[in-house]
Amino acid sequence: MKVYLGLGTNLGDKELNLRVALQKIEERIGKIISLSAFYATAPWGFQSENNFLNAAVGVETVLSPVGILESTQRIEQEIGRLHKSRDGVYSDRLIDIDLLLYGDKILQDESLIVPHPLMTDRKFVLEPLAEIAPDVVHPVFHKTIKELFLALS
Ligand code: PH2
Ligand code: MG
Ligand code: MG
Repeated sequence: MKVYLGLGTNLGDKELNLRVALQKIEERIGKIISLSAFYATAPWGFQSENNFLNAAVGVETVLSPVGILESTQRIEQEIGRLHKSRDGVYSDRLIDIDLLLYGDKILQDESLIVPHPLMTDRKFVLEPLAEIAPDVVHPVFHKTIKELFLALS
């Protein structure tokens, strides 16, 4: 299955955090098919003096959505993420890895909603994703990633 993940970091050596996460993704989730540039972005949805580095990656995987979630959470912990955002309040982090798209599957579980419910509101997600997957169709909105990105910017 072809999946897309979004990565973000705004603490420490951000480029290194992304590189370490990407290596672990390739070792444990699957072959990296496509990788965006690293985008410097301002914090969205909360105040911080620490800007982000964001990227998107396309991976060919045999893991289930929950398998991917468990793997990305483990990688986040290993890189040193201290705590998850609680009650929708965001905070600075060493690494955040979000499952954006799992093929064209639509999943609504308690612990996992795919496509990522906020991805279409976020330029820091859609810009890198539009670079590597412009023609992929969002299974809920039936628009391409490029169309969704242009609608936002
Ligand atoms: N992630 C958030 C909240 N705000 N802002 C930017 N620029 N980049 C992010 O990755 C990000 C954010 C929640 O995961
Ligand atoms: Mg996130
Ligand atoms: Mg996350």
